[in-house]
Amino acid sequence: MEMYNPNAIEKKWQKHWDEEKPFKTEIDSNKEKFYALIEFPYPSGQGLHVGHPRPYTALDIVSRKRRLQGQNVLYPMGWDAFGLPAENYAIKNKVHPAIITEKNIKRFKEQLKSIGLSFDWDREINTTDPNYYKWTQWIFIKMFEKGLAYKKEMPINWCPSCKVGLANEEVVNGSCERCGSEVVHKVKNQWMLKITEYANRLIDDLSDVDYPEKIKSQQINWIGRSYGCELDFLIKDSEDKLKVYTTRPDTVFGATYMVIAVEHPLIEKYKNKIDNFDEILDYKNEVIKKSEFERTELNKSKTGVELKGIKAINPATGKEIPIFISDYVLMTYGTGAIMAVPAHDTRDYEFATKFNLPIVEVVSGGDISKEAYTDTETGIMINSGFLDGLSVKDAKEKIAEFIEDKGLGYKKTNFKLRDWVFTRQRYWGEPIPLVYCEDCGWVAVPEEELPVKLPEVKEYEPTDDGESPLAKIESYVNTICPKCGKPAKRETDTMPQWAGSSWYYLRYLDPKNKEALASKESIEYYAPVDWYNGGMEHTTLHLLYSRFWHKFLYDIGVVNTKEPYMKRTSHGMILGNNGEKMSKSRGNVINPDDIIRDFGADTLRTYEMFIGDFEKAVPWSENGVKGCRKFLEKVWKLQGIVNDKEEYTKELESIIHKTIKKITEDFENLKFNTAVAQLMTLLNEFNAHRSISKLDIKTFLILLNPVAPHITEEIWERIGFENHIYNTTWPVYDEKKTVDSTIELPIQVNGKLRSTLTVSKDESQENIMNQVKDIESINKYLDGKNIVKIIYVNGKIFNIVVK
Ligand code: ANZ
Ligand code: ZN
Repeated sequence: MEMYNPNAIEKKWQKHWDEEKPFKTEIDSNKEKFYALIEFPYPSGQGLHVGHPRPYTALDIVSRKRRLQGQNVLYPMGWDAFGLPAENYAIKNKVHPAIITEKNIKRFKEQLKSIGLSFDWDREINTTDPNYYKWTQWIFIKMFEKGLAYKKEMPINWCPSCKVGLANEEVVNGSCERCGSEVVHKVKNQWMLKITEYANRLIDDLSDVDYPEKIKSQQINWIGRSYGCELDFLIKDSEDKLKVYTTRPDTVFGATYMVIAVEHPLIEKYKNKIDNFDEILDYKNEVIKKSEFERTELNKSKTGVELKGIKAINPATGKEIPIFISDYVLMTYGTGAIMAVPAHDTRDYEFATKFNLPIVEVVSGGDISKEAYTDTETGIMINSGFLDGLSVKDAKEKIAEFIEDKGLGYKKTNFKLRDWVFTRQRYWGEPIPLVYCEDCGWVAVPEEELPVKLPEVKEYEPTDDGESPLAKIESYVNTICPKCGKPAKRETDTMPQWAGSSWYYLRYLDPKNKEALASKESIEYYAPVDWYNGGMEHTTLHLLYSRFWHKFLYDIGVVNTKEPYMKRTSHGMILGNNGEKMSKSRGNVINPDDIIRDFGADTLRTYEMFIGDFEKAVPWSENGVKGCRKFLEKVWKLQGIVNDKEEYTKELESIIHKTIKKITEDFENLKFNTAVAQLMTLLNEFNAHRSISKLDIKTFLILLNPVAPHITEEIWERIGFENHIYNTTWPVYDEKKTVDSTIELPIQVNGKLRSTLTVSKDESQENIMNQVKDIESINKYLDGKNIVKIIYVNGKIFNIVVK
């Protein structure tokens, strides 16, 4: 037998799959479909990382198995190719980002092919392809037409180094997610998408999908729905009201002061009445420099300034209370003003302590001399007039009634979720397909004129005032109004990288369609995605954005399911061998190309599945890789012990059935590591047996095939089995046979263990006794004695009582 030579074998089968296209899928209404999706990568200049193949291999395994089980599997791949790295490279080297993107894609694709993933490459998509982004623009226009896209002057997070506006989500700890520079605020006219209009549905429809609880709660927390009240406080000696949002209207008797955001319009309005206006302005100017994150950081000491000269009236107590400005109240949430209840809110407590403001306990149960009492389950209302004696829950209802009856306010649901800032002042993104006409306002580019293609530019830098480089291209900017035909100007901002990935799973269904983003027929057959795996880092934003777009497409009749992804799973990261995150700077990056060259793709795949719990982060280990290579070498050598029998070897039958069962289940439950371990056990059993039948190895090869597709196809062919594994069927197990048929029966004499005997489970007492008599070590206890009784506890114990 030749030695195992993965490099030759793998190239051979990859070529075969490329030519024969066994993983190509087409609509077939006689077959049940299965749509497996993994997050398509950004084709970076660094190439593939060993973290990439982990999820790709996992769903490749599920896809390969489901195909053998008779399902029509769609497992596609593409490129999320707009984005800053290619653009930053373009700026530096003056190369068109499309050129560098194409080069990176070529490299990524070669690497992916060298892993032997069963993608249907005929469905490859690329978000930067005008035939693709035509439909990204089309969806945007539909949203614009439905009033979900609107332009708004608003403070945005501005990265001074990338010179780009960032979505809240792209600001991490007050810094730009991409370059790490400190983010400042800048006012810009931005296109916004009304994701908030879908906030309730984005929470409520989570009950229809199979996502891990952790991911569901991340989505729910991000949306941040809270039930409360809007409530008016009068400004003393005026008709003006200061409206607050509170989730604790029950505590209104304990509201001893108010706080408004530094941007609150009341400040300008009362400019002349406020005695310390200069001080107020100074404070405001300090605050607006800070990011929202810094402003709301919990454990920083509280600052603020009182608005001297005006007071508010607590509507419950009728008492005059002071009004402050402080950075901990944000203009962008609720009404930008709060009633402060220091006894029962931690931030208010700290503020009141620092500014010596009264702290009035209105819910008993805590010790407010030490800290705020925030429990809402057990406390009883006190110092609260008509609410006294009630539980918090009952008090909330009663006060809400009171507030509504007296016309002081109403119940209100609020969300933390903000509308989505949808514009970037950058080159390498989808142009926003809108035109501004002096007479008609903003007008959408007609569908026949899509896509609005990115024009050629010489410089890719945003302009210093933050406009996109497209703003400098007169031939692009100047156009005519699609409505009235007068000269008009194009929008020059582009879309964020999230746009193309918000609907890509639909384009895979029908990637070459010129008339629609996908045909009705393909959507009806393939959508929704049955199983979507991706990183934990994308479980709030990308998942939320794409669910939002999908719901919109549902509302306009493009798709017929409310949710895009029926099931979501997430893989853990692969760490460096020192347990740290892999990164160039730490010098612990493993290149998959090297592993494939030295050990083979099947070893890489097997190792990445065997490495540990799929959902947990795990360190890379060279020894682990070697162990998997050894396993595959042993698999290779099985060829030498195959006999001519066409049925399972009797003694191996039980473990084979057990293995089929375990693998079939494990592959569906993300337990790829225990599945591989079971195959290793079965291999050892095979070797211990010295000779195995053709059916034994056939089943083994099929079970291992999803994990190690090249070596298994090769052995299959060498043994001379019909066709290829990819067109065979998945083995089935017989539940009865998964139960052990033989047992190790303990044999006792007078209750003392003297030996064991391997017997069939349903062996008769008589037969066992006959065999026991032949055991020498037992014989000496029986010699010359009288057997008075035999106690056989079926399958468990065989006790001979002698005298
Ligand atoms: C009085 C009160 C008493 C409050 C109490 C809490 C506890 P969630 O649940 O996150 O929605 N708040 C309202 N608007 C705010 C803003 N723009 N900036 C900062 N804080 C704001 O939080 C709602 C609570 O956060 C509101 O209820 C309000 O304080 C505060 F014992 O009102 B509460
Ligand atoms: Zn016009």
